Amino acid sequence: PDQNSESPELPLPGGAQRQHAQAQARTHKTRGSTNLRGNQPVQSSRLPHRDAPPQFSTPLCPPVSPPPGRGDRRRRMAAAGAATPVGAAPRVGLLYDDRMCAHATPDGEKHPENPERLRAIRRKLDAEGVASRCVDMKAKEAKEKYIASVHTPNHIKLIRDISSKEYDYRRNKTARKFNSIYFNEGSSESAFLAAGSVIEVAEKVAAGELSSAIALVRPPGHHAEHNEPMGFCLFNNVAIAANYLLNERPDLGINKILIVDWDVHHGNGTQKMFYSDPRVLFFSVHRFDYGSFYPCEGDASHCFIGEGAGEGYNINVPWEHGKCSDADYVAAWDHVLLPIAEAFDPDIILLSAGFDAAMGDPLGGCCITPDGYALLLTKLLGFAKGRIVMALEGGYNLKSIANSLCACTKVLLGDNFTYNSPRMQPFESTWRVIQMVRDELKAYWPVLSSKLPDNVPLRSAPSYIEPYASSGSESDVEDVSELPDAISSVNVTQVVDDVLSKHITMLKLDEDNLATKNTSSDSVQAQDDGPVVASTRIYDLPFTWRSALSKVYVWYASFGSNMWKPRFLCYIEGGKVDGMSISCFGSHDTSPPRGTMWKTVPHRLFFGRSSTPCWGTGGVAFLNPEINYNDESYVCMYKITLEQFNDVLFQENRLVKDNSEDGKLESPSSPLIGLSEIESVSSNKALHLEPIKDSWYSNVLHLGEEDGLPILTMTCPSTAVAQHKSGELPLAPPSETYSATLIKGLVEGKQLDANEAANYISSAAARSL
Ligand code: X5A
Ligand code: ZN
Repeated sequence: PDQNSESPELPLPGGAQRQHAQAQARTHKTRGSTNLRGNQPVQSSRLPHRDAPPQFSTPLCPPVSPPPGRGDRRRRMAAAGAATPVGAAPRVGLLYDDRMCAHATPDGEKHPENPERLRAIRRKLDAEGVASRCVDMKAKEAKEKYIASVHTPNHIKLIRDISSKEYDYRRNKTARKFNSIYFNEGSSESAFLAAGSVIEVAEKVAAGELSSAIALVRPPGHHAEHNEPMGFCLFNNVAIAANYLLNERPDLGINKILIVDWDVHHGNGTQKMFYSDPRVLFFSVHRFDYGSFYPCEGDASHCFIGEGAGEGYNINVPWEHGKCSDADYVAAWDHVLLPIAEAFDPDIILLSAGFDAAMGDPLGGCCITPDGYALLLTKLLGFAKGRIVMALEGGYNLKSIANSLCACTKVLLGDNFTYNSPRMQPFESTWRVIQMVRDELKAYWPVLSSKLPDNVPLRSAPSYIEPYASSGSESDVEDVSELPDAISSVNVTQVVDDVLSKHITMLKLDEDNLATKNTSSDSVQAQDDGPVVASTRIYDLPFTWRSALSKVYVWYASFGSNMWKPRFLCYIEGGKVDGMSISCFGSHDTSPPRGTMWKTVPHRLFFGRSSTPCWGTGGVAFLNPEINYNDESYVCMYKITLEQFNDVLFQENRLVKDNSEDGKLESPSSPLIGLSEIESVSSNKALHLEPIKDSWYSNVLHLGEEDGLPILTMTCPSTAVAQHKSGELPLAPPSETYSATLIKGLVEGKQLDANEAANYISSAAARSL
């Protein structure tokens, strides 16, 4: 408490380190320092980066020791060889080209990655008078020989031909073979232009004709793999440009490239392309959520550091959950990226600049502000003589991406900039992730061996995560009045220890996991052709989605036969009750619900379909996903883990398979509802699960909250309700045994007596939709 977060002083580490840090803080002060807490605003006068030292630290995230001597050398070089004469306005290239708006969904379906993204950015830059201060550039198609440095001939041919007339009738079918990809007759041209544009601006920056540049390109690139488009990406634009500089233009003297990927998703494609190449240092900071965040591959974890000559030149900072803010990113910059960049001393920086970690983004669930992006970018300008090439990747909220890009452009133009956004603390998890990354990489980058300061004020994880779900005793009623204090003075060493033991527990858990999962197939969606990309599966890692989601609780609201607890428990423990002709597989975690509770909800209960494998002839219960305040349906809520909820979803939708050869069970390898889905279902009230869109219970509804936890249920999509209304799908009263189960639930749950319960069901079955 004596050196608490409320102190206006810098929270400095103790002892010798403190002295060092103070010395460093003094040095920085004379040059204007970065600050997230308000004692001193960020001042960046024209070209601040050319003579300012790299900002390793903010008071929010106390300094780590800089490598002796390196800073001086870098400053010297910056002063001597700046791309722009000191005092002159920086020449910032801005590449915009309408032709990259041609790539769009084939029938105008809504899609987050749409042409309006580029137009919204352009409009904003024009309106702010920023575009006119930049050097206007136009797109050029990339030559195939340059694309061939990262993609296979097959892949290039596919993207070249996909927009041709002959492809018209196969285009959608081909798109479906890939993960999150659409094509139209404009896709080929846009893809070649996007790759060519990044080459174009990178060449000009590398040659010193521009100080820095921004390529407003789409489709994005960082998910695209050697032989496979993926995640809205067709060609890997940034990787192609990097190889162009290294292999085609030795005259430009670019021998070391730093790629910074701040898109909220892992840059899986880029990582693979330079995995054993020490000339390219790849740094990606992204949501990982223990493997449940797109692209849901284990190689986004911090353990993937490169191989062969490239060992140590691949750096992943994998967030454990959403809601990460400026403070978390600044911490990753100060304690991982910047010290390494200083030591690596790149000749140019290519920025995979996705803006889907921005506040308001519908996919990212993080909250970087425009000021935050400006600050992160300012910190990068201290390297490579400020030679930065920004290439747009993701980012799906039009306002957020326009504002963020505008702020970044102003930074590149050298405008004065003051950090004015709300001052947040980093998460505890951020500190832990940063420590893991540093430990993993310190053998390659000795500067990371220093001890992190241990008294940084941190905040606890977002509310939907129960940080330490103890296995046995639950003290639901606890005096929480002292909690805020306890959190603000949390001791980082203590947190790290706690977390360490938690991870050891996970490790043990996952040994059993491995035994059952090794035999399971890798993916739910079978791809009938296309390349086999060797990639580490999540269950090879100590932290799996199962161990992560086993610490998150939700209320599952049941409304049909599941209201009877013994029947619901079949989904947890396995087995069956009276009237069921098929046994349930049960959940991976068979522990019983932590709580049971009844509620009524303003949704219409109806009975649809005409028979089921489990209950025979008759309809089964659905909730109309539309809210209707004239209706009231009973739900019985069970407090279970998000892991269990996924297992229930798998079983309801018949995704669990009995592998009869060895009697092992096969479940999908990734969850349907991870932490990001919890966020999106909480704000959007419903989430239709695309991967299982043809299953009966593919629609997850958010019905509200109970003790801070989301109430979720699963039912049919509204499209199915419409089909039930029109008669396209049958409505049918429940079978004897099914309704008996429902009645037992209501009666044993003390909601209705037997007569009332029978009436409730028969009237729900009798009313037309
Ligand atoms: C470039 C980018 C995201 C793909 C998400 C697919 N891709 N669900 O942000
Ligand atoms: Zn993204």
